[in-house]
Amino acid sequence: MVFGQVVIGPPGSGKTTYCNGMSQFLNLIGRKVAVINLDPANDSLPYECAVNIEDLVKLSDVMVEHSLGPNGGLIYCMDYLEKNIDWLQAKLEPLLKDHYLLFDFPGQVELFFLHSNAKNVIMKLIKKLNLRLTVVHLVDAHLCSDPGKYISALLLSLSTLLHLELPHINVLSKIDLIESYGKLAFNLDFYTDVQDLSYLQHHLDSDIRAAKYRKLTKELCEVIENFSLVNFTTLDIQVHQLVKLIDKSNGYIFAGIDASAVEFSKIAMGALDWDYYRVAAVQEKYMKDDENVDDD
Ligand SMILES: Nc1nc2c(ncn2[C@@H]2O[C@H](COP(=O)(O)OP(=O)(O)O)[C@@H](O)[C@H]2O)c(=O)[nH]1
Ligand SMILES: [Mg+2]
Repeated sequence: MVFGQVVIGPPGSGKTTYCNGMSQFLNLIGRKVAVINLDPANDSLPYECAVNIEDLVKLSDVMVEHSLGPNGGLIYCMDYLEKNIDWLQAKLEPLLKDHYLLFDFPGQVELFFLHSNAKNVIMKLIKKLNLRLTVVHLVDAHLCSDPGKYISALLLSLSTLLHLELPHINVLSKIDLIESYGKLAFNLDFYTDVQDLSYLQHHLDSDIRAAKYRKLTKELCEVIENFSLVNFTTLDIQVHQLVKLIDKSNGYIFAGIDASAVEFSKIAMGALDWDYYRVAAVQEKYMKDDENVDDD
């Protein structure tokens, strides 16, 4: 089984930075990582990518050839990738033996709650290559500084989650900058837990412009609360907590473990405090592989 993450989120939310940081972190804890850049608008990559969509299709060429703007061009590129999924499959196959995969996707949010091309790409890969993937949806934490923007971030997270139908983790990125946009109206827990949005409505009422949309805001908050599916984790230096959450979500921690259903459910339901027994096993395997290569 091959595990990995589909990294998505609006432009500038930190996807490429995340892929770079996450691959370094996972390398340090003994996983072999391949980063796959599927964003043709990523011009300078901080990581060394194993596969680059630029080798298949270039956004600048598409824009010139078909007289498209950057948004239309990106949708064209995703359509083109879907049609040429065999190209991507062939590039990924050599990595499947021992790599953990990180997919760096474009930031056009409509690709993930409206169009079907990016979803089809992901689903085809999952089926053809037997992948276990978790969607990591990054949302810039500065959106918490404004109730209206925060509600739109919740709606975006909900509609993306419903559209993609995959294990899904919402992450407030750039959490180090959160207080630089002014003091938050509520504790950070309020924004991450998404428990009682009525407080937000009261807060909005104090703004004359927002009070105009009181009924609409109330209805939107009710939609979000009725689904009861959205919450956030934060991205700060505690990357290991996020990695554990993702490992639980895509099943990485269960693979290859010979244990009873009771043991599995204890991990599934419990806090993120299991021992990282897989690390030792994986490291041992890599060391053996390296020894074999040296011997050859
Ligand atoms: N302060 C801070 N800046 C970040 C963080 N993550 C990303 N950035 C910055 O945000 C900008 C956009 O990041 P990038 O990874 O290119 O976003 P992408 O468009 O989603 O791939 C860059 O200037 C990054 O250096 C973070 O956690 N904290
Ligand atoms: Mg990027």
